[in-house]
Amino acid sequence: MKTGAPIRTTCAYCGVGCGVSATVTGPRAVEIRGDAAHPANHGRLCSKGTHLGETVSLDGRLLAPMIGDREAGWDEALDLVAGKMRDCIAEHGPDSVAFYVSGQLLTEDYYAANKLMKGFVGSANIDTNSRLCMASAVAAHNRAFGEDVVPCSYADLDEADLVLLVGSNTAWCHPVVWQRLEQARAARGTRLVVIDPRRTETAEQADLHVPIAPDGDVALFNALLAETRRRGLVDEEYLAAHGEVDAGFWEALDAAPGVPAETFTALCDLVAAHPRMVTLFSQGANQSVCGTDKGNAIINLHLATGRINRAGAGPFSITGQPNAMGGREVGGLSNTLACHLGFGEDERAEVEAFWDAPNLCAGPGLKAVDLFRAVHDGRIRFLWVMATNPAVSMPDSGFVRKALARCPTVVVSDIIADTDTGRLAHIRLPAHGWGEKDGTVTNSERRVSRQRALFAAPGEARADWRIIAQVAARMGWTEHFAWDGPSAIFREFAAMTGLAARRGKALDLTAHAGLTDDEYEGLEPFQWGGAQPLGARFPTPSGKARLVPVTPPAPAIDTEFPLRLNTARYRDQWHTMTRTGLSPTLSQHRPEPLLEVHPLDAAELGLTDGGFSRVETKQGASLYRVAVTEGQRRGEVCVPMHWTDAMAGEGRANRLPSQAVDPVSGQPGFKNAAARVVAVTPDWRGFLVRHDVAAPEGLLYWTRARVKAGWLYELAGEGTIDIGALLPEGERIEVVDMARGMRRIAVRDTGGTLLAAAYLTRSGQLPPREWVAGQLGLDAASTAELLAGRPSTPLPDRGPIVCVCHGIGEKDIAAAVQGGASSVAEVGACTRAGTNCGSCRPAIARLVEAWTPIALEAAE
Ligand SMILES: Nc1nc2c(c(=O)[nH]1)N[C@H]1C(S)=C(S)[C@@H](COP(=O)(O)OP(=O)(O)OC[C@H]3O[C@@H](n4cnc5c(=O)[nH]c(N)nc54)[C@H](O)[C@@H]3O)O[C@H]1N2
Ligand SMILES: Nc1nc2c(c(=O)[nH]1)N[C@H]1C(S)=C(S)[C@@H](COP(=O)(O)OP(=O)(O)OC[C@H]3O[C@@H](n4cnc5c(=O)[nH]c(N)nc54)[C@H](O)[C@@H]3O)O[C@H]1N2
Ligand code: SF4
Ligand SMILES: [Mo]
Repeated sequence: MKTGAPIRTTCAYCGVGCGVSATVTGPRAVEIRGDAAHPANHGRLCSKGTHLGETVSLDGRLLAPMIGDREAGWDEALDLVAGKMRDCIAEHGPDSVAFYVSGQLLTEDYYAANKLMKGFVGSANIDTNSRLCMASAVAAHNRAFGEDVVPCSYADLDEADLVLLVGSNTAWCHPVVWQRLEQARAARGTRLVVIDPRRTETAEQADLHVPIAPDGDVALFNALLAETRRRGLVDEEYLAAHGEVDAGFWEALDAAPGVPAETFTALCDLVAAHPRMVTLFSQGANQSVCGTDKGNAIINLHLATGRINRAGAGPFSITGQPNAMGGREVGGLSNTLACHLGFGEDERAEVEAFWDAPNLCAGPGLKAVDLFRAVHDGRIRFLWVMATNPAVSMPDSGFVRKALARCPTVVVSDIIADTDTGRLAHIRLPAHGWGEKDGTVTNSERRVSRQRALFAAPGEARADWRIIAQVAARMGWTEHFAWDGPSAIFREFAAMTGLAARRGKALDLTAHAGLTDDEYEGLEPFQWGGAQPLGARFPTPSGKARLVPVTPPAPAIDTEFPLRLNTARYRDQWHTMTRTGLSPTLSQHRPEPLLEVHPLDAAELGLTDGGFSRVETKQGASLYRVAVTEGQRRGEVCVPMHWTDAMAGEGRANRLPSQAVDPVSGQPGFKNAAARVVAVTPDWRGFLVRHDVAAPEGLLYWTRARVKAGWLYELAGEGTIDIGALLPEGERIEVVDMARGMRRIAVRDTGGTLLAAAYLTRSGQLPPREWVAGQLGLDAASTAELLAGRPSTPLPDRGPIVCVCHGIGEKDIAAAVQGGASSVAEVGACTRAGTNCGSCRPAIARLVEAWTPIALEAAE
């Protein structure tokens, strides 16, 4: 184990790709700081990056290969995987085998998986969770530019006068980019527009929020382009030199903008006044059955106005996962061959020669949704899932689970033992996780950075690329996969990008093909393509970019399921929670999955804030705590994507969306499903804290969240209050208040240490969870205090935690505002809230704004 000197690495989470300076302080202990020298973040980190140290414990890790429920040696497991794959190919052909991989693999892992499938197995049935994430942006880039190139850098955000955020909750999902924007706004008054149906914390901070109807983006951008043209702002010179415009393109534009006239005019005025404009788009654009058209509608506006390929201007598709971009470079999507190359005869021949590939695939493979359909109907009989949790993250995940359950061989490479997908695997392989992995990732602005190992690999865990290479060797391709480390793979990949570069594409890493191992070890972050990767000549046959005519989708109407269901992310959770769910600090922000609903819809549906609701679609149903909010438009509801069967009873969002995909990109429309909502009234509700994980059964509702010394369970049930099975062995003390239907139970060991405590009620108030959870593992509280659920000297009630770094709650901030603090900085000065990572600053700003008038009244 390395200790002492800080190691420079890259954050495990989002596509911002922040540099981290990590100092190992003990076995599986690390101190995290932002890397001041990293150009993506200049030292900043958000809440998730800051608290990476809480997720590197061996809690829940998969530490040995598993065949069924039995631990196996690597040789046995690898022989089995290779044998099953070989038999499957021999009996049913190469297309009966598939890999489903992830933007959370390193470029080296990704390259190895792609090479094995497309060059050696002989199928292109390798697709990735980027299909759920970036596929529409990729398709839009290809249609417009002839190559999947993001023509922007973060520096453009510093230099823009106007930034449009489309379907991006940047303050929560790309917080360090958000902080960079905040800084630019403070320094030069950059104007900000947020186009999102929800009034997110990002939208609250904008100069203009456009609360668009779901999937209203194509109509809005077409109308915006038409109006821009009417105002004479089309750059005819740029278009003549660099754009291809179909006959009839302009005439087809005129759609109604779909937003109130004054909002539309305000938007047009801002766009007209600020040629230095960046449009940053994310999942509100991509995750749609018209996601590719949304991307092109945005790009059309930039091409037509010449707002591209210059400082401070361009369409900027921001990536989600740490290596979403790297996956696209190596060719991890089933419809690219490798390195931005397609399946043309010449391209295939060049790739075949480069890899010395015995079985180069003939054409594109299946895209994720179709791939799982093929698993379901038996066309695919061997599936290897790496670094993704499709039983949770795929749409209509009930169907995906059935497909996995039927598949003769499911292999899962993961770092966590109990994932929803792992529960359906025949063979589980333990991979290196963040802090053990060693290789490269590429961020949203095409910047390649090193992830470096901090710890020795635990148990039997191995690097993903090594597992792939060892399976390939067992299938007879030893010399083609004989890399001795990630640097060898990186060199091979960098050399291979020469195939793209020779075709005039922007992807070109050949300058790095000759790195020595030492140079690779010390590799500084570098950006391929430079700040403006698309030059005067676009990588299309004509050298010009194409303005793609796009038309708005038909309105979606469903009388049986009249609401529109949106799904989104929480600030402090990452996807299926296998890592962030381990952090007590991060778990404070939103410990439960909420159904957000407009007050008038709530009244109509009989929903109460803090009560429960069931969301139903044609595909399935899930259960949520209700949060009534003006931030939601009428007729629309929103739930988080994060909760799994491991973390909740029925809070899994992807029971709900359909398998409908964008016809061009194959990306699912996660954010606009037909749904209905019914109120659910349990007979009792309450919470339980206990030191270890339990498996609740027969309850109406449960979720769990990490607290310092264990887990906090929220519970609700029908009939008699009975959670006996959830309480551990020990000395039990209990009170029952029949009148109020209240039951309180504490379980201690013989030394008096609290092992568990539960507070359940039919109608009464529940004690503060924070104090009770804080007693776990301690013997400090008296019996009376435990049964009351509160200390004898009352603690201040902080309200919901806003600043997780310092544990500052809404009520602390309210008190500061009452006391005269009138800005985020002043609240920070008197409470410390928002003064560490800064992720909560938008939330504090909202509270200051909401409460300041009250403070003024009080002062009068
Ligand atoms: N905290 C956190 N950060 C993350 C992640 C995480 O899990 N947690 N995941 C990372 C990954 S992989 C990704 S892809 C990114 C995603 O980052 P974002 O795309 O910012 O995240 P989402 O919350 O999925 O969706 C963004 C917004 O799209 C809006 N939206 C829905 N429908 C429409 C529409 O029709 N039009 C428009 N204009 N907007 C719409 C939603 O209301 C939502 O506020 O985040 C990355 N960062
Ligand atoms: N409803 C709805 N669904 C969505 C979305 C949405 O907005 N709404 N967003 C979609 C998007 S954009 C995305 S990106 C996906 C994300 O969905 P997933 O990729 O399914 O989510 P993760 O939880 O990140 O899954 C990563 C898995 O890999 C494991 N892992 C972590 N590191 C490693 C490693 O180094 N090696 C290996 N082998 N395993 C590792 C983790 O433990 C975890 O089980 O979800 C999609 N699904
Ligand atoms: S913004 Fe946060 S999650 Fe994303 S890379 Fe930076 S520190 Fe990590
Ligand atoms: Mo994503």
